[in-house]
Amino acid sequence: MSQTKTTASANTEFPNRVFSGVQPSGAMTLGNYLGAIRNFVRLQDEMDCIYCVVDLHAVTVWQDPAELANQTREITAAYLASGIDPKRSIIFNQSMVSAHAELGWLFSCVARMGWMSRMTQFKDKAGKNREQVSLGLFAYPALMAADILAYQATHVPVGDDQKQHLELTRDIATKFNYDFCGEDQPGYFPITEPIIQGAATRVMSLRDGTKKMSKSDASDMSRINLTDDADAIALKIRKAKTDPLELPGLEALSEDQQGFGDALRAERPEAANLLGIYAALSSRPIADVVGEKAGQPFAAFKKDLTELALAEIGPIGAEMQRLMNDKAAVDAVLADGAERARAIAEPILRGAYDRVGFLKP
Ligand code: AQP
Repeated sequence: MSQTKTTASANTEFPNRVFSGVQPSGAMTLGNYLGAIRNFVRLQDEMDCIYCVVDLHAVTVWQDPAELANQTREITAAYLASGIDPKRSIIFNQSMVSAHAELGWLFSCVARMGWMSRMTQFKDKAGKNREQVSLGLFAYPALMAADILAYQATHVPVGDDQKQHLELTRDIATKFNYDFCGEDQPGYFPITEPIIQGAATRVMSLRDGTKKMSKSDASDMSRINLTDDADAIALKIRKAKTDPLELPGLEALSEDQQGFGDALRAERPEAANLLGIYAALSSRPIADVVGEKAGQPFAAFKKDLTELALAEIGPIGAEMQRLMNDKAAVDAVLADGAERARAIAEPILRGAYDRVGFLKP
């Protein structure tokens, strides 16, 4: 996909504004970093940005209360260490701004059961255990729509796995506008544009190239955490699952040369995944990397990949460690961000309440 400047929003009546978030459900992974955070950093040069640590989302599955506060600080530290500037951008944790939960309720009343039932992430996470998962896990996309629209955000950088939730956000905004704004154009909420960019919008598990790399995967060997030390990163890449063949050549690319054809992803998912990670880490087009590495054995390629990963992630992990030893500084960033976030979200929430017809005190 293109790395070029983000296109202007179709929502010309709304000022361009970015919102996105990460759940404090574990250590941040290379998937979160390449799929989302690198775009968060880049977008600061283009628009006003709001980056949230979405703790209300994290508790849709069990989180140990003794760990959650530190997990929240760790995601904040990852934001800062990756290059998000708390002076330019707003960084805060979701539970500090009540407008998210309030608008989330309103959107639970706007979204339809049929829409929510089609969400593949719910189906994946609930698996065969549907009767036992929380109601919050089912309602998750309505809260996500509230996160975004509480700021009338026009752009949302995410990994590929969040595409369907973003479409639902657009549906919720469209229905709210239709139900409560009548002929008033452009309506109260913008129709948000997803930004899904980079060579690794869907980083897969190092143990199974058909499964997404996830913070909450039971196997630590399935993912690279930003906090992993050099030995752990080297070991995980060395042990990453591959296949018995050599690396593929340019024939493996799709016709437009932007990524892999479906055949390679289906037949050699691990090769496609590692090459995608390499391209993203080196900020080079996939075609360049495939052309250079064609026919190499995996062992040599993995050494190069380890060097690249260490060069990019090593300094971020070290800075995260430093920040985690200064909890007061991290908490101060979140408190300042929450105040700035509230100042934007509260009037927008009140405007939505007015349109719905809630009586004011
Ligand atoms: N594997 C991935 N490849 C590319 N992008 C990814 N993202 C997550 N995993 C990958 C993107 O990271 C952002 C934050 O994700 P999240 O914390 O909100 O939740 P998630 O998508 O459910 O990520 P995880 O790591 O899989 O968390 P758990 O295990 O708690 O569910 C999003 O923009 C996401 O697209």
